[in-house]
Amino acid sequence: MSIRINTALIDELNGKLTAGLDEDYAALGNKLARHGMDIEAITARAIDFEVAVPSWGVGTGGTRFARFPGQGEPRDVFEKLDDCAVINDLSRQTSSISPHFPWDAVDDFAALVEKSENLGLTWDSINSNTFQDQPGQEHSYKYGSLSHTDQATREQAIAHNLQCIEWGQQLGSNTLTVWVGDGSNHPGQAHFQRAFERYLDSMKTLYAALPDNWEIHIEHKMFEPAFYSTVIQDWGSNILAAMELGERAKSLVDLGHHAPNCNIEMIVSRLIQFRKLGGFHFNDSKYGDDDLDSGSIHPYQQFLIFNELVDAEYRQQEGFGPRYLLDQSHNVTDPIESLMNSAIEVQRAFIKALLIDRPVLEGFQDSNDAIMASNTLKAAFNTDVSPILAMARLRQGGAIDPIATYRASDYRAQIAKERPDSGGSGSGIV
Ligand code: PSV
Ligand code: MN
Repeated sequence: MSIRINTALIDELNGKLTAGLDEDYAALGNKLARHGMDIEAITARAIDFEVAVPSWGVGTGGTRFARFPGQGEPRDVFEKLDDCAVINDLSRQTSSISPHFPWDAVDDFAALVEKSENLGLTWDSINSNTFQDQPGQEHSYKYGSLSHTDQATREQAIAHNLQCIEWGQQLGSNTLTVWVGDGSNHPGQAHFQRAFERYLDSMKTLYAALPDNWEIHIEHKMFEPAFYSTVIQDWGSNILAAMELGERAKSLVDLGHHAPNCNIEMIVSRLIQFRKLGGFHFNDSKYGDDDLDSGSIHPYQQFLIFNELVDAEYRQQEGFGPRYLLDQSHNVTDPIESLMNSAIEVQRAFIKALLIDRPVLEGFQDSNDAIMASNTLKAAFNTDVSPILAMARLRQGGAIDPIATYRASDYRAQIAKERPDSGGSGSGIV
């Protein structure tokens, strides 16, 4: 049974915060007006902004050492949808879900669509999974999938991806995201070129089978589970593969899949320039693929990424329109709280990037004024746009303070009564 957050509770808690918000919003509006910006136009952009929630994100994650299950974890995709609805009802910016197959496979896709429609949710990019063996599977992915040395194993991985497209069509999606864990753990174990050739051959079969309105997004990752080499290890291999395949193959940037200190915003710029930016998996990272909450470690980096995205929109760059998705693992927090926070932090980076005075920045770039160019970015980054984000939620029926409202609703304790034991979230630790 679905438990929705009571709208009367949202209204009641919003009521207590509205006067303060109105004051802060007016003050920020005045400040922005002094710089020639209309706060209402910016709030309208905040209202339109959407980032998709990963279905696997509502389960508690884990590490390769342990997983500490949370209370009332969803046991199947229908229950995951209930949690996703809570996130969207309070934050009002996550109305789409990115599913992962076969974790989210069901017998009756029509029932899944019906349930998502009833909750006001739609389906975003489909993620395939050939990084794990499933019960009863004929060929193992221990030594790879789309790039495996054995043809039958490659064919099995291709068939799974084709199945994902079919399921995705039933859900109304139009994008397949392919991340493979294929790689090697020992120098010499794999022939780099031959492995990449096999991967490309498999991907060509998938590309040829893509429905007309579909895109295929390739996700790179530097290491893990393969700890010496990975077939699509970085944006270089990624864009090469995407170029080899064709126009509807694009690259997906997961923020946690790069070397520490990597200039991700510059990668984003390059992908935009060559019309190859498919989308994002937002999360944050201190060391590796930490899958921490978005903006929790490097908020300035996230802002600089959005600087590139808003710049592309400002320049009306052809072929620009990436998908925004979260991809995180919540090990010690309530996943609903983390996902709401993260969605807000991604939206915050976008709104701050909208405040950058682009003609002024361009002038400083052209005159090589490094300090003033940097300060122009900082002026936008240092502006607290919280009142805009809160107002955007309020005007859409969401919560001014989503976490306080969620806690007051007691949703987790209530839902735990109906979901006594998750026995595992079904999602992996990669
Ligand atoms: C791999 O680390 C990844 O980022 C891919 O997007 C997977 O689909 C996801 O995590 C879940 O394991
Ligand atoms: Mn990812």
